[in-house]
Amino acid sequence: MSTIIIIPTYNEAQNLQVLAPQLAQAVPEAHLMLVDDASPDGTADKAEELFKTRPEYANYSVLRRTGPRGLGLAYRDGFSKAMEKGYDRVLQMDADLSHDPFDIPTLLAASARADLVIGSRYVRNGKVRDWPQRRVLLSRFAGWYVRQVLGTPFTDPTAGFRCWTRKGLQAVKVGTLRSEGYAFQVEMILRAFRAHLNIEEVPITFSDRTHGKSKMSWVVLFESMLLPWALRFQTGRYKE
Ligand SMILES: Nc1nc2c(ncn2[C@@H]2O[C@H](COP(=O)(O)OP(=O)(O)OP(=O)(O)O)[C@@H](O)[C@H]2O)c(=O)[nH]1
Ligand SMILES: [Mg+2]
Repeated sequence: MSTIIIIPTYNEAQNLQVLAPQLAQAVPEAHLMLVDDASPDGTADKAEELFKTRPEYANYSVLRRTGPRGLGLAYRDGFSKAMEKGYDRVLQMDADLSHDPFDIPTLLAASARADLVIGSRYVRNGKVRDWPQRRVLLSRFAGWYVRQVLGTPFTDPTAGFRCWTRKGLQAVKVGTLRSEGYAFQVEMILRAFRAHLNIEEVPITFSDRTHGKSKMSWVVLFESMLLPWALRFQTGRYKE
């Protein structure tokens, strides 16, 4: 079964030096595609250089985006490309080492049963390491808020560590998603839920980023608060 890992990057050059060897060790058979938004720190160039250094990185590549940047926009392009290339499974994760490559096999194993597997911090046995209490509370509140507004049952709907089967991504109709930023994660989960896909949450250990800066901002928070309402009333109106 062919698997690709998609990682959106914005100024993550330093983290990739650590992440790439861990990925190669944890899931040697998987391919990797970074989706970079012209990071000013040269993430794309540095990653391409790094990928030339070891044979284990032969199937690692960088998709360079131009135009407006955004997590949702990057994922939309990455997912479309992965579908075009015919992969059976697509795993998504962050570049900042918050998501542990050694948790990937757990997600892949569950994807034999589910079209969407969510790596959850808040399901039984899930963990959050090194986050200040304030950040944990905000994240848990976000999850609660999404459950209330959208009626989805998932413990961690804002998490970005997920595995999709090809069938799952097809059902979600990635090309027609509307959020450009972080709300993209929530929008995808809602689509998956409404498409009656098999969805499973598995426990992961999440760690705070150690290098680089957060892209979280008030604008991001604002979009995340409002979008669930827009989505709630959008029932079934998206076209292919
Ligand atoms: N291509 C692209 N990637 C992005 C963009 N914004 C964030 N990312 C990446 O998306 C992933 C998640 O972003 P983070 O900044 O870690 O967001 P977060 O986990 O909510 O916040 P912190 O971990 O506290 O920084 C990381 O791999 C980022 O590099 C963007 O505009 N474009
Ligand atoms: Mg992060």
